[in-house]
Amino acid sequence: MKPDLRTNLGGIAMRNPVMTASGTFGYGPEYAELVDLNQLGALVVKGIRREATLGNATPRTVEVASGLINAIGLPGPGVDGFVANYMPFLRNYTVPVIVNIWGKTIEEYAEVAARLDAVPGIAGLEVNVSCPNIKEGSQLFGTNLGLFEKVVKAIRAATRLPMIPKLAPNVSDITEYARCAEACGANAISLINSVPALAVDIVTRKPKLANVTGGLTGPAIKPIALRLVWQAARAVKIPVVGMGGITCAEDALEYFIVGARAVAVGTASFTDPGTALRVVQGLEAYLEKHGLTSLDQVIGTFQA
Ligand code: RRO
Repeated sequence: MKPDLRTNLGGIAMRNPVMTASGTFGYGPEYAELVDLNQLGALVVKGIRREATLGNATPRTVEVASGLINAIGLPGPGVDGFVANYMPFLRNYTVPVIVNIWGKTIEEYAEVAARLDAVPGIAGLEVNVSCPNIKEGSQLFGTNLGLFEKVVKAIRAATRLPMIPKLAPNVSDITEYARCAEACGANAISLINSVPALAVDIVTRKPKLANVTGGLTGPAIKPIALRLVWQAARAVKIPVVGMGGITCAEDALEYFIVGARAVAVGTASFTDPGTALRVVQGLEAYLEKHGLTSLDQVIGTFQA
């Protein structure tokens, strides 16, 4: 018998626990000819704010050892553009659609959440308080506990949709943010966003990114993310979505062992759009090989 990978992420029923990470999978159509979207656990779209936004100047990405540094700056169609141009497409699929949202003020976050609450076909909201590449807001909310609490509470009051704050890695105690999210009514948390980073061109002696700094993702950050996911998962009862450098089922299993109830594939989708589905197949094969019927027999079994 095939192992059962179905899971429920804070009210979002998923056929498996492998999602796409926001910002690495467009809004869905970009990958639809390459991947059967309905085989994903959930599809998390690139961040949406109230207005359409152009993002940062180029270059926006640079490859580094075992990773990628990006400073995309959250380009996007805004709420109206997203709802008009992408939701009709996404409603053709059964995959749960999780919309990543952001804003420059608490009021904007709450307004975006309220407007999306009324849109059919959205399974949940991931709250981006951790983008390292926006000067006003965003990361500020994820690295200041008082602001974090206010924004999560404001969104909770604005929507009945499952809410998943996405935590920043660059805080001194991740458990404070995890507990605060839970206390303020979050249905799950996801972590980590990219790690603030810098790359230098030794010929020009200038930064390699137009934005100067960016966020590091890819295999380079997996050990950082695993430590944070482990600590966060021990601190709360709500489910934790683990991400950072997942390229295969073995990587994902590390996250499950330290307590994640779901995982997201990010940067690896750029080199192989089929990575998330390969992870699903690899998880099934692992469970079968070890005579297990469910990932519940793996989740949180870390022997520290
Ligand atoms: O768009 C970006 O520059 C970006 C975002 Br919103 C984010 O959350 N994390 C990231 O690495 N880049």
